[in-house]
Amino acid sequence: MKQKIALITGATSGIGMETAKILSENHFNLIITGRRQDRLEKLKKELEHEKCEIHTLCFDVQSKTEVDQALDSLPENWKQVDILLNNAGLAAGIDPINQADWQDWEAMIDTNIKGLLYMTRKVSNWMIARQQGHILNISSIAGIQAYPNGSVYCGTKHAVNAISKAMRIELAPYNIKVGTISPGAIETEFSLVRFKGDEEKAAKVYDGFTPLNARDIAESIYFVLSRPAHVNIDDLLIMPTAQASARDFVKK
Ligand code: NDP
Ligand code: 8X3
Repeated sequence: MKQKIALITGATSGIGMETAKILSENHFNLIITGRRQDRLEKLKKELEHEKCEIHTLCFDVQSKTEVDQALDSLPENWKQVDILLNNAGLAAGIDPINQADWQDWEAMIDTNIKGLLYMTRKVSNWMIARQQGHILNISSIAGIQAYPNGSVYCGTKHAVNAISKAMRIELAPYNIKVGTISPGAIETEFSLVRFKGDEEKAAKVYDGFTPLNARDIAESIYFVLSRPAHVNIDDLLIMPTAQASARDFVKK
């Protein structure tokens, strides 16, 4: 059987990077993307082997022009994408609505919602032409529950859920699977990005309990991707044992 091609946005860190590792171990060909070219090159060197070819694309998902140029630049055989993992995303800041930085709002909306849409618009057409494919969108517990000082991040992930549900209905007639993965707290670069590089504040988020790690989520993603053709997992909500809801942590 032909090796599958998986396109992962945000493969330079966290969930995306660990998923690239698992998919390489399982002989997928990969298109890995992100804005940090050096990391993409390093990961390609680390993961490529005789049963895993890797193509890198360095671009910002916030820019429709960059997304289109990057995807159009793929050689024809690499456009036969079987799996699109819309993972690139961020939280910027944690502030009340009357004080938050509007540029943080723009970054979250442009990345988490618009970036996912730009990627999906193009890749879903390639999938429709082949009458097969699987689109997996990374949502969050923040897409199910809203919490104080996270209005816009929660809003973007609620949007990811609504968009995914509509996509699921629209794309089912073309034999395209659609689902979401909704994790709770995972220790990645996520908090470092949210707190603009403040390592102390970022580390504090995970004080006193064991968060999920990127491998936990990547393993679940692989499980979802490796189900038989007739099975679509619509959503998985995955939480640390010590986190019972968006803001309820059992801390030691
Ligand atoms: P990381 O910060 O470790 O990884 C984020 C990835 O997204 C990086 O590879 C980054 O690459 C990429 N990215 C961010 N902005 C852009 C952009 N504008 N253009 C292209 N790529 C971009 O965080 P996680 O792995 O934790 O986050 C992955 C997803 O998981 C996100 O959607 C996040 O919202 C979601 N999530 C995270 C949780 C957590 O607690 N960590 C919990 C629930 C959901 P680069 O900087 O090179 O562009
Ligand atoms: C990331 C989890 O709780 O920081 O989506 O919003 S949280």
